[in-house]
Amino acid sequence: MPKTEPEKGLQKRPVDTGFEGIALYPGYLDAPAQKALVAEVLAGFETAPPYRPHMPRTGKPWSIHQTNFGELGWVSRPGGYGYSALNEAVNAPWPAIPAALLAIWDEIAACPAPPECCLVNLYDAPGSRMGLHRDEDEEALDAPVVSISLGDTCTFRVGGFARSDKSKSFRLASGDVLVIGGPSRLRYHGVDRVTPGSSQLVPGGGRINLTLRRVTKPAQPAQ
Ligand code: MD3
Ligand code: FE
Repeated sequence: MPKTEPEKGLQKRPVDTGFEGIALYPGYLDAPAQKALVAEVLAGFETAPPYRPHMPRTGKPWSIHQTNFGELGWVSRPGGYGYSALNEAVNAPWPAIPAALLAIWDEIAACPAPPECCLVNLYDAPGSRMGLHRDEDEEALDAPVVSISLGDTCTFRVGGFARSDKSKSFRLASGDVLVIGGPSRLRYHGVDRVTPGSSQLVPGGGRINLTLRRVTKPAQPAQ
């Protein structure tokens, strides 16, 4: 047999999730690629330090930390959720999206326009989670969301189009990549829990999730 198979565990083909438009690539990134990506993310934290967001209406703090890379950052402000070109905490633009992430988008998003936002979610405390919600603040809802998981494994939940619809849970491990698009783009989803100590990748432990998003509708080419 020719020795041309991919490295064991490395998976560039998606597995079926049972949801049309949701493709899971287990182990899409090998260990060296994961390490390099964590180093780039931590470097980005120097100019855009992770902060704890608060719920717009109640002011309740989230259990995770967040920051962004890219032209536009997703923010939770007293006035509501939205996108901002300015990181108000430091009064500066967000750092650029690392090239390795743009390459992943080009490989699997099937979207010619580049992502404008990389939201960074840091599950860095024992009970960190994310409640069921929909990603609906983007104007470009025809573009997919690409999610990259690094560090500790989490239990992730995908539901339907109403909060009370039945849902299904999956494990997302370090190096796994999800592409969510098409008819599933507006499904409810959330992170039930993170398993502490399941990975040694992130210094100090925890899980980092990176979501690449197209926010604005790309300009129409001249007809
Ligand atoms: C399924 N983040 O930042 S990413 C978020 O792991 C968010 O931190 C989670 O949900 C995390 O908004 C999950 C994967 C994801 C993103 C969007 C989806 C899954 C999705 C939209 C519809 C269905
Ligand atoms: Fe989400």
